Amino acid sequence: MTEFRSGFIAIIGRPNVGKSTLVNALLGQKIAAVSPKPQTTRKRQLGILTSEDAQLVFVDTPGIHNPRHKLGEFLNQEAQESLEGVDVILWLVDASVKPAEEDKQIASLLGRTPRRIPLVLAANKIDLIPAEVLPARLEAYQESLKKARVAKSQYGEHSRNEAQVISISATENQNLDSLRDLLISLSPIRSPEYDEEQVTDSYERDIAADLIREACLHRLREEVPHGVGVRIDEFAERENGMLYIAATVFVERESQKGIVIGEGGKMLKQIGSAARKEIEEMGGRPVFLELRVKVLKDWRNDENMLRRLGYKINNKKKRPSR
Ligand SMILES: Nc1nc2c(ncn2[C@@H]2O[C@H](COP(=O)(O)OP(=O)(O)OP(=O)(O)O)[C@@H](O)[C@H]2O)c(=O)[nH]1
Ligand SMILES: [Mg+2]
Repeated sequence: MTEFRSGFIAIIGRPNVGKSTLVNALLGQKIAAVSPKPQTTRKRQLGILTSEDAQLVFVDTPGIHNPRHKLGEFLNQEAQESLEGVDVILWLVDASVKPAEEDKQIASLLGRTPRRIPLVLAANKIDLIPAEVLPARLEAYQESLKKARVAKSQYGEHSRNEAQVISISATENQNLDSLRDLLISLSPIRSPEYDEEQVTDSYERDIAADLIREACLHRLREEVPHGVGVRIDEFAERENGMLYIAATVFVERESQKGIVIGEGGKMLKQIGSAARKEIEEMGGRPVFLELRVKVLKDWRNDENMLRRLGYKINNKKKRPSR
């Protein structure tokens, strides 16, 4: 009998490269919100994949970017802290485009992680480019890692080896089996951390809030989506087996409230109906969803409000050093 392997895998990458899509695809079910807009993921979330001989615990993180609000700082902090104590780091990049400035920043962050933690560079979205372009792209991303290592060579023993490279498509299910096998082979021999039925550490109500936000992201344009926050006010199972959810969609300005509600309430209705379908699919039972919209000026810079919406602000960096 082969020995059981179990590993925590941090998925790091800039916004919109497909981190959450990849977790959903590997798990074969949707636990994480996904959208074409950057900064869809706002909280660290585990996706747990258990097979006969292995358990992979994926740590999905917000994309690392240049922050413009307290919320943005929180997102980066969440992503960086997820590197602590993991067994493998999976750096996900978008192979359909050249490395961006944010990729270089991530490369230098990764250059400072301990060498003993294996690093895998996964090039996603290969379905979007001709096969002959791929090798040069892979090279460019590897190059940014090499450069980061040189720049950080003062760290000596901390500078790491090159990454193992794999090309995938999360939406087209290309090479995902090989990626899974590679990650298992890099995980330590250890008994599983979670029960085999558990697929995530998030509560259904938190995922529901994210799916409502996702429905907003898909339908709203420009600056509005990023100013959206969702709070679940009521989450109750009714006797008839139906799930009753009441939620508030927060926006930052009065004008945004009008956009989210739409003419005659049309937009809010569309958002509600799309979110309801997703939540029903996730929970496997009928859902009654009631949404309302409220303005909360500049909430993304308001630490109290961020806390109330469940973003745990950690001010440890701001304390004076001893
Ligand atoms: N064509 C193609 N699109 C993909 C692939 N993987 C993800 N996408 C799309 O990329 C967009 C972003 O996906 P997400 O999974 O939300 O990206 P993320 O990295 O989690 O983004 P943040 O949470 O904002 O950091 C979505 O529109 C996905 O459908 C892929 O392999 N091919
Ligand atoms: Mg995400």
